[in-house]
Amino acid sequence: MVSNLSVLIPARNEEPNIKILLPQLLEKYKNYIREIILINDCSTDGTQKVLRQLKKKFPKIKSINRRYNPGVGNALKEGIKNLSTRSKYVLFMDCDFLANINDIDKMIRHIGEFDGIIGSRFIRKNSLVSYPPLKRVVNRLYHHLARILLKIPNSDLTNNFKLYRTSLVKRIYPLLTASDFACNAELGFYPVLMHARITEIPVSWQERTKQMGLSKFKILKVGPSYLKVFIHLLNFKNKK
Ligand SMILES: Nc1nc2c(ncn2[C@@H]2O[C@H](COP(=O)(O)OP(=O)(O)OP(=O)(O)O)[C@@H](O)[C@H]2O)c(=O)[nH]1
Ligand SMILES: [Mg+2]
Repeated sequence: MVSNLSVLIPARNEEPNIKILLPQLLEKYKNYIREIILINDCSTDGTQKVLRQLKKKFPKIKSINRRYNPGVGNALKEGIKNLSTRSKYVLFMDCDFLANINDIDKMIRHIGEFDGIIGSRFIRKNSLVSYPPLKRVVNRLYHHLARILLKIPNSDLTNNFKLYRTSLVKRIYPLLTASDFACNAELGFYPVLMHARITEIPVSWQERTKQMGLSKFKILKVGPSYLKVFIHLLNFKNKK
C-alpha cells in the first residue's frame, strides 16, 4: 500500500486555489500523505498568509518560501531536496488541478505495478476543456518529435501530474537543468529514457476560471527552454 507520500506543488500567486486544494488533498488522502510541500515563489498575493493559516490547521503542510530566482524548475528542485527521508512516493501537481483530485486515487491504486504513473490529457477524447490551441499544437509537436527522434511513444509526459517512487525521483534529480516550466518535460522524459516502468492514465484538463487566478505560462518565453531540454534528452539517449 502507498504510504509516506510526499506531494510537491509549485506555487506563484495561487491564494484562491491552495485554500481549496490543500484541505481537499489532506481530507481525501490522509492515509497516504506524509507531507505536502508547497514551494511558494515570490508570490505577491496572499499565498504566504494563507499558507501560514493552513499550516496551523494541517501540520502535514510544509512550505518553502523562495524570494528570488523564481521558476517552476527551481522550485521543484528545491522541493525534491527537502523531501522527508521517509518519503517513498512523490506526487507532482499544480495548484490549479482542482478538477483532478479524484484522479489521484487511480494513480495510488496502480503505482504498485510501476515506477511512475503520469496523468495524460491526450488519451481520452474531450479531455481538454478550452485548452489554448497554440499550446496544444506545440505540445503535440513536441511529443511527435519525441516519438520520431527519441522513440518514446507516450502521449503527455510534460504534464505536471505525476506519481513517482521517490527512488526514481532521486535518480532523475541530477539530470534536471531547466529552471522554468521545461523541468516538467525533464521529469517526464528521463524516466522513460532510463527504462523505468512508466505508464499513463487518462485525465482531464480544465481551464482556470476567473476565480482561480491567471496562468503564468508564456509559450514564447519558455519555448527555447523546452528545445534545450530536447537536445539534452537526445544527447542522453545517444550516450546510452
Ligand atoms: N514555485 C513556482 N511556481 C510557479 C511559477 N510559475 C508558475 N508556477 C506554478 O506552476 C503551476 C503551473 O502554472 P500555470 O500558470 O497553471 O501554468 P499552466 O498550467 O501551463 O497554464 P494554464 O494553462 O493556465 O493552466 C501552478 O501551480 C503555478 O502556481 C514560479 O515561478 N514558481
Ligand atoms: Mg495550470
